[in-house]
Parts: sequence; structure tokens; C-alpha cells
Amino acid sequence: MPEIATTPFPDQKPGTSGLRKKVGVFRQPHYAENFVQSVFDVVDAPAGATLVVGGDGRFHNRTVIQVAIRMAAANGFGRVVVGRDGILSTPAASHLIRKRRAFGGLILSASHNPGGPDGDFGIKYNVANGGPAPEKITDAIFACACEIDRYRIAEAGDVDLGSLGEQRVGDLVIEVVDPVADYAALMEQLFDFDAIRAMIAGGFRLSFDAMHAVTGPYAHEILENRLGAPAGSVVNGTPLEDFGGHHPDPNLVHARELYERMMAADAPDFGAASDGDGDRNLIIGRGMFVTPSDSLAALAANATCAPGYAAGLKGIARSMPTSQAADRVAATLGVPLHETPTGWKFFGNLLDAGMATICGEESAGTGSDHVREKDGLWAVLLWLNILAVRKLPVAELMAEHWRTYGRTYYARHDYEAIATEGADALMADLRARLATLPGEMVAGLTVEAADEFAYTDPTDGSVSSRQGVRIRFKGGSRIVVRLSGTGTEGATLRVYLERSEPTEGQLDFATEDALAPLVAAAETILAIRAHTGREAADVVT
Ligand code: VG1
Ligand code: CO
Repeated sequence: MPEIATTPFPDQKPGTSGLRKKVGVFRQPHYAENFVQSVFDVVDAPAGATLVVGGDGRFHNRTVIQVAIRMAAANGFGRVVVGRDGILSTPAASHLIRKRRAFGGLILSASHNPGGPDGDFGIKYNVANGGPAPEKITDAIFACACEIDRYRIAEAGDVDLGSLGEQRVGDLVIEVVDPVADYAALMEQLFDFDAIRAMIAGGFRLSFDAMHAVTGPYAHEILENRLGAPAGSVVNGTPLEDFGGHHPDPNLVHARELYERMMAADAPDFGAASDGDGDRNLIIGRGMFVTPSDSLAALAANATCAPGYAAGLKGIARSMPTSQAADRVAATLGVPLHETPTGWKFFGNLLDAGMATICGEESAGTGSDHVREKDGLWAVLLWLNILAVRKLPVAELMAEHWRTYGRTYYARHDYEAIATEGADALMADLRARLATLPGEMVAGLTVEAADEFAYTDPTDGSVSSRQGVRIRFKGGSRIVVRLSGTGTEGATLRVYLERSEPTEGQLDFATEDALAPLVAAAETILAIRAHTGREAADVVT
């Protein structure tokens, strides 16, 4: 097979979820090829192995899929399973890897980052359990990419990605599959579609914003065709290469239209959105935004409403910056609560080991042991199943939840594309002061503990250090600080603010008022203005 000589790019270090760079970077000659070959060299698949390939449909998706197929052929794979038109949502790809017992998969996406020729692109490798490659593999891929001097690629024309069925490149069979069918079938197994269908037939109205990203075809099929939601319930349902010029990030800033629709007098009963690659969810009830941390807690508390979870939960896992609302549910249910670093790959081991059933992140990622990725539509369907059984509006369900478990006010403040030096200096200053913070009184709050989170995986003992600073105040409030691992411009500082109120506490504050003392404390402790030159966060969600 032809080998092409190449030289390394020094920047191919995979972040929180794979390698993410500007499209222009990916379009450099040999750039994508070097990274894919580094993956193949590291994972060393047996001859004839199956590889799943698909992406979120963003600009450059098809080009890299064709390259990946030719490289799979030259690297001894026997079969590539690819979604029609190169489309596979991240959770659907995870499911397909598991269902087809593939050796692994390449997911081409930069998730919530903007797309188009000036936007972002990304490549992520997932392993045989369907989840993102663990750090020891991504570290090895980076090491390999730093030394690469050749890659293997078959000489062949483009595969027709528009036609279902099998084609060949040399000995490699390429199987183009319907990207929705297997995923939709899995959802029908987990949830009571009859109950949801009856609720919708009874006049329950929903609005799902696919943000011109990959969930459009999935949502049309599942919510409209199978569950009977009227046409128009799914908006922005056609995937576009540039997501219509928007950030496909389902938060209160980028999904503003949905938010406003849900706050209007004639709002539907339930609103939701998903991100570029379909693994995240935003949930908004009529007149009420549900924070992702609260959503995780509410889903866990009510999971047994759905047939797939009727037997109860083995445990709940949340990323460290996610609020502690889920901890109280776990305590009440009498199941373990696991706190992991940011990024879905850490949940995979817990799910494989049967230590957790439901997992979630504050960034609007929720999922379960049905796949090994977070799953946007899964969260929407679990919510709908719960509402169909509980027969309560979202706002009432949450009010009841807070009366039962207490309420956690929560917000994340993002400072995007700040200078890397300023961001690093802020973190360095903070680390240097951690030991002196306990006992200090800041903005009326007393610091109880301060440390940097390190995680020891309970299943394999691997240690991940420097996973974000946490500052805990008397009474249970917290500030968490970390730098993003998915940005492509400068650095992004994330400041997570959390205030707990017990069941007998004040449960009806406006979030902004509830968190005002923590915002002040964050500025005092972190000196955000001085370090970043920013007066305020770019995104508050
Ligand atoms: C962000 C989120 C994190 C999520 C990651 C990938 O990472 O904070 O919770 O797992 O994106 O999500 P970071 O390092 O930028 O904070 V996705 O849907 O963009 O693959
Ligand atoms: Co995503």
C-alpha cells in the first residue's frame, strides 16, 4: 500500500474531546492524515477489524471521511460502517460501535463550536466500548503524532456516501447505513413511546431546536414521525455545513430563540435543543429554564418512570464542576455518587463496571449506560417519559424536587478567547494561594476549603491531576475554576458558581440574586478583570 512521507505538526494534542482546530488548520496538506495515522498506529487494530465513521455534517466532514476510508483500507481494516451522507450523531456512533462490535470509531465533529470554512473541525477516536479513548490512548496518539514520518492511504476514488449498501475499496468493505434507524430502535426499547404518544395526542406541545445541526433527522423521525408531534415541532431541523452561521451550543445565549419562545405567553409545554453533534441537551419548561445540573438531579430522581430504568439506578456520576444537586438524590436513593473530571471519557469506565447508570455534566450533557457518550435526544425522551407518567408541568416538577431535596442555584461564567498568558497567570496565582484561602472571609462568605481536583479512577487506578480548582464556603456554596480544553482560540476561563439552599431555605430567588455574593467573591479571589482585561463574562449560562 502506498506510503506517503510526512513531517509532524506539533499541535496535535487531543483535548477534552479529541483534536479540535480551525478548519484552516485541518486543511493543511497531511494534517488530518497525520492524526488519523497516529490513531491507527496507536490502536493497532487486528487485520479485518470494523471501524465506524461519521460526523456532524459540518464543513469539511465529507472530505475527511473520504480520507479516513482510504486510510482504513491501507491500514488493514476489513469494514467501515459509515452513516449516509457521512452523518452520525455522537451518541448514534457510540451505539453503532457497540452494536456492530466494531474495534473503534472516528467521530468527526467539533461539537458545539461554530462550523463553516472559518469555523472549527475536530476528530475524536472512540474505543470498542463506544466511549471516547481514555487518556493513556490520547497521550500515546499525541506522542505518535509528534514523530510521524509516513502515513498509508489507498489510491482510490471517492466512495458514494449517498447510497445505502456495500461498496469496496480494495479489500475494504464500506457499508453505508441509515444514521437514524438503529438509534431510534434503541430509544424505543428504553422509553414508553405509547405513553409519550398519548400525552402528545392529548395536546401536550413541544418545541425542539436542532440548531441546524446533526439532531435534525433524528428529531424529525423520533419526535414527529414516531411520537406524533405535529410538523413544525422540530425547528432548524436541516443540518447545514455552517449551522446557519450560529454556534450550535444549546445554552441561554446561543439558543435564545427557543428560550424566548418558552418564556412567551403562549409557550409550548416543553422546549429542548441539542448541539452540533447531538450529545448535549438544553431543557426549558414553559416559563422555566432547568439548569443542566438540576436536570441531571431530576432525571435521576424520576428515572424509574421509564421502562429502561424501572429496576433503579446503580449509581450516579457527575463531573466535578456540575452542581451537587445530584448528590442529594443519590443519598436519598441510597446509591453511590461519583465525582469525575470534566469530559465524558471518565464516565465510561464507571458505566462498564456497573458502578453508575446515569451521568451528567453542567454543560448540558446527560446520558446513561445505554451508550458511552452523552446523549441529547435521550435526555429529551427521558424528560418526556417522566412528564407523561408524572403528569406535571416542568415548573411544578422542579418546585416539588426542590421541596424534597433543597435547591442549588447555579451558573457558569465563560470568558472566551482571552490571552493564554493572562489565563495561565490567573490559574498560577490561584494555585499559589490555595493553602492560605481557608478561613478567609470574602464578600461575606467564609472559605472552608480550597484545593485542586485530582481524580483516581476507581476501576483502573489511573490518576488525572490538575482538573480544576474548587473553593468551598461554609454552608455548601462553591466556586470552581478551570480552563477549557475544547476552545480553538486563546484560552477560555470557566468560573462555576453554586449555592445550596436546604429544603427549608429560600427556594424562589432569582438565580442572579442568589449568586451575587459568589460573583463578588470570585472577582475578589481570582482578580478576573486584572488578569483577563474583561469587565464581564461573554457567556453566562
Ligand atoms: C466542554 C464542557 C465539557 C464537555 C466538553 C465536550 O469542555 O465544559 O463538560 O464534556 O466541552 O463537550 P471544556 O473543556 O471546554 O470545558 V462536546 O458536546 O463539545 O463534545
Ligand atoms: Co457535543
